[in-house]
Amino acid sequence: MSTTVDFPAPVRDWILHNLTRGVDARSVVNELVSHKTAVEVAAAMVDAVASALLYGTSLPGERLEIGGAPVSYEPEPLRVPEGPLIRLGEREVRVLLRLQRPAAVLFADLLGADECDELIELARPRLIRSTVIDPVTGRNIVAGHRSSDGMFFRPRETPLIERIEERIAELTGFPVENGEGLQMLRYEAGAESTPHVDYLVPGNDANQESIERSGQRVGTLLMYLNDVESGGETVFPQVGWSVVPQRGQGFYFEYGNRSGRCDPASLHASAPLRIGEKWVATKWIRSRQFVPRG
Ligand code: PD2
Ligand code: ZN
Repeated sequence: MSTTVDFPAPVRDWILHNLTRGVDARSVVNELVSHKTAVEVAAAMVDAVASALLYGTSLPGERLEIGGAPVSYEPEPLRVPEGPLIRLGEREVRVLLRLQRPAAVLFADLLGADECDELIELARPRLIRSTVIDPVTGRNIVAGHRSSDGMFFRPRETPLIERIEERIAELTGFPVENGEGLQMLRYEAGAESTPHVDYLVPGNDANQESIERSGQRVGTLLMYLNDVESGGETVFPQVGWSVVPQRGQGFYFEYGNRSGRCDPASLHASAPLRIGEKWVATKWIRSRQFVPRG
């Protein structure tokens, strides 16, 4: 049986503030209990905020249901065409692997060697040190650990980028307009990215505004632009996958479903690069047309 209780916004925001700065959920519950909140109510409040952060859904409102069904994630079937070979004009993209949770596909021959080289040469003079989103403020900050360099192309910025974006739309089933500008990343020896999800967690104004403008991020296509000698795999710690970068290959994974929930099993990272360079192009896809911040 479930009951409904008041959940004042300041209490919710205090819980959010503590969880996003890494305070253990149990300590947050204990603090609420020490201020005379019943333990089941405190636990449900903390759970509701943690669940919004974990599944990328809206924060709870001023009334909270206690004792409802636990939240889980139901993946959508991918719109990637069936079969081992996808013909896109002159290009034949091969499907090497299809996975269910997180929903994912590994493609070979997604990009030609000449296309990989052209993307790298276009990006090289425009690289700047990569930033991450600060979960508390929603602002871009330079990551504290050894990080990559990166840049963004504008959607359809050059004929090559337009051609690749159209290819991505055919493969993923999402229109070109749902794609954010292509991000280019270059890692040098020692560089990595720490575990993160690509969907926008609702704990800050910047993410909330972005979700309102363009919908949630629902999928990521990583395109590997060079062969990497050692390290630099894209790893998925919740499911034990390790994707080895190979020039021209693409790894597509989806984490957003039609009910607006996101899949925490899509947590991923780039393992430290041991030797040489790693170049990757990332296309993030929204649930509806991407509208950049004005
Ligand atoms: O470069 C990668 O393998 C990688 C890993 C995790 C890229 C991203 N995330 C990303 O661009 O979101
Ligand atoms: Zn990522």
